[in-house]
Amino acid sequence: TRNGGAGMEKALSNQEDLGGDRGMTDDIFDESYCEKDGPKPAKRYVWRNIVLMSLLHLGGLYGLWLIPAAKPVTLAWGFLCFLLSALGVTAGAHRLWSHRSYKAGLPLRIFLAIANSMAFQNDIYEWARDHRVHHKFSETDADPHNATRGFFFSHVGWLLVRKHPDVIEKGQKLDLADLKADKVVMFQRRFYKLSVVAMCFLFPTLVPWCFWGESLRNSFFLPAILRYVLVLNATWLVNSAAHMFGNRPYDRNINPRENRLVTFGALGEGFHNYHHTFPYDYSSSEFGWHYNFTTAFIDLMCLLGLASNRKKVSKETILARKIRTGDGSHKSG
Ligand code: ST9
Ligand code: ZN
Ligand code: ZN
Repeated sequence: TRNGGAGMEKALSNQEDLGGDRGMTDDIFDESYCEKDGPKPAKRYVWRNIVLMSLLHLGGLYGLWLIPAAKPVTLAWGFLCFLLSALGVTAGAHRLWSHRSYKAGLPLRIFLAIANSMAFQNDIYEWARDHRVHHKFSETDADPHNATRGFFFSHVGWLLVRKHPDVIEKGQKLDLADLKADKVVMFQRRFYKLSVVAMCFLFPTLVPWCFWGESLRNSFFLPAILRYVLVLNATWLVNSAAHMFGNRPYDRNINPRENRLVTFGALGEGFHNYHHTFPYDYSSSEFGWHYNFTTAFIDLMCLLGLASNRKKVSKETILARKIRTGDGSHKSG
């Protein structure tokens, strides 16, 4: 079996070592699930998404072409927008809300929810629901971006077709009580469309246009459109490339891998073999701040008293796991 026999048991006992106080364990791989026999349901294309995604990416290409014509300060602003929206996904939707790997007070949760709307990757509730089924039923029909269906499907294809019925069936059984109880998450879901228009498109465009007289065209196509396309693709690479290319030092029986290139673009989210082995680790990696801007950000938030309760797997547990199920690629380190 994929987790190396006692994998599930081990993962759960690690959880207890960590205090087991995350309030949910539905991001732990479930070995008991079996895909249904018989032919797979036919793909049902969602043409609206196909058209909009294509236009968005054409807009992104146009943005690339505009770079030389933009003021340097506009490019710097675009980069800042990239960081903010990426943190809304990595520190927010991912490490806080999907995995409960640390605790955040109200001010930080409000900040992360706003940053998350800037990233426009579905609301936090939907993102975390899809992400928990991704971990629990990785590389099966119940995984929304099942990487065994190929690079394109796990990258963006899954957003262009109807979901496999098992995603919805299994997703409905998840424990999402913690998300439903979070007023910030529910508020963002309620006003999601409005918040996306304001944060993903208007705010990044209006700042350069109003404050340093950038042209409206550059202001729209660089910090809004190109930045959005880049954050999307950096995120999607975790689902595609980091499920296909790289080493598996922690668990050689699963697909997710350590991918340095992805890690760099995704602010520390490419240590994906580690992350699927220990999903509750707030750092998503064994190596702290190394290539991991998100971990540095969470640590800073703790220093400022805005976050607490970081879950970290002990060096001994990591080493034991490497020896038991790793591919040997970290032997020297
Ligand atoms: C985007 C998301 O890009 C990206 C997520 C990436 C995840 C990455 C993870 C990697 C690790 C972290 C690394 C972060 C790195 C970040 C780096 C940053 C630099 N459970 O969905 P519907 C039910 S979004 C339970 O319409 P269809 C539910 O009742 C981009 N139930 O299914 C639901 O109703 P509601 C922008 C579920 O019709 C109902 O079914 N957004 C579940 O098959 C219908 O759901 C888009 O492009 C579940 N899991 O349509 C939009 N799922 O929600 C894309 C569904 O109301 N989405 N249900 O309760 C869509 O248009 C549609 O979802 C669809 C499927 C066409 C794809
Ligand atoms: Zn994954
Ligand atoms: Zn995850």
